[in-house]
Amino acid sequence: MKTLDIASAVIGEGAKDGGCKYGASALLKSGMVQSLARAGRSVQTLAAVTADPMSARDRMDVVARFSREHAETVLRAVRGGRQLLVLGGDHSCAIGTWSGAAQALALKGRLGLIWVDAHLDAHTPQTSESQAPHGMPLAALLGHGSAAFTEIFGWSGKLNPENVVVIGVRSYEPAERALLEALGVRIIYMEEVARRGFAPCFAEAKAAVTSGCAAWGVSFDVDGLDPEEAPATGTPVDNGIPLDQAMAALSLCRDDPRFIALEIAEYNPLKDFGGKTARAVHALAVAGLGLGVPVPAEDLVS
Ligand code: EXY
Ligand code: MN
Ligand code: MN
Ligand code: MN
Repeated sequence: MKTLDIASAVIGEGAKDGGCKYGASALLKSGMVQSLARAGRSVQTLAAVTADPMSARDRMDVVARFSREHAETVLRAVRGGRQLLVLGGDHSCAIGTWSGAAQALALKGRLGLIWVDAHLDAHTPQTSESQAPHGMPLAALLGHGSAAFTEIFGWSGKLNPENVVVIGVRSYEPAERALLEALGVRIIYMEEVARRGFAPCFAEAKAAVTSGCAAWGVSFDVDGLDPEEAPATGTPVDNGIPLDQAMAALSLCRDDPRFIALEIAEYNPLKDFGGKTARAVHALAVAGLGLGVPVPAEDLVS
């Protein structure tokens, strides 16, 4: 079994409410390494990459600089043959995570990605009303938006639309939907998840993103989950994915040697009274990356 590297993406500058900046350190303090070790993984914690404070420069610039540095960390881990857990951070960290993964694979083949989120995250600066970078990472990875986001490592289009599936969506603006539809990205809205169950949708997504790809990963925005079970997130949206279904689905990542990284973003510990959402995040990580029988959420983190 590969060693598991944990990369801390210390960034909240991509969101309006910066609380997610403290997500990775809070998850490590609450025993993420121990949770994964108990699930049979040998874990190595990488030096955290931290975004500059916004007083120093413009927000897009902060995110761009962070993305380049974080992408290098991910590139090294994937090239080194290690599997990766990326702890956000607001979801703008995905720009660096999947640019680094795509660069590591560049000569071997394509990268597939399942994007679990209440949102589409597919704005460009031209379409975004909020101008919040965490609403833009998926567009950037598909080659649309600010060049500072799309051109990391000097090339654009880190993801191909046919190897991306977005699941759990229930809050978006028309322009981002129009972009993804024009590109032909498969979007599984929350109504479909509610009807079919999350695990069957995830299994379909896995088949799509792995077909013809050298490797694949999952970017899991905590706001994809139902806020009753995971309230401590930057932008909660009602009627989300049930945690037990998310755990069952993520266990489909196990034992696939092509599964290179799980990213969990948008956890805001400043809202996590009682640690309920931390427990949910531990459960997701163990479900996707652990060995043996998936551990119930109540048994993780005291
Ligand atoms: N679509 C909204 C915007 O662009 O401002 C909300 C984005 C929230 C993004 C969160 C991280 O997934
Ligand atoms: Mn997101
Ligand atoms: Mn979201
Ligand atoms: Mn938006």
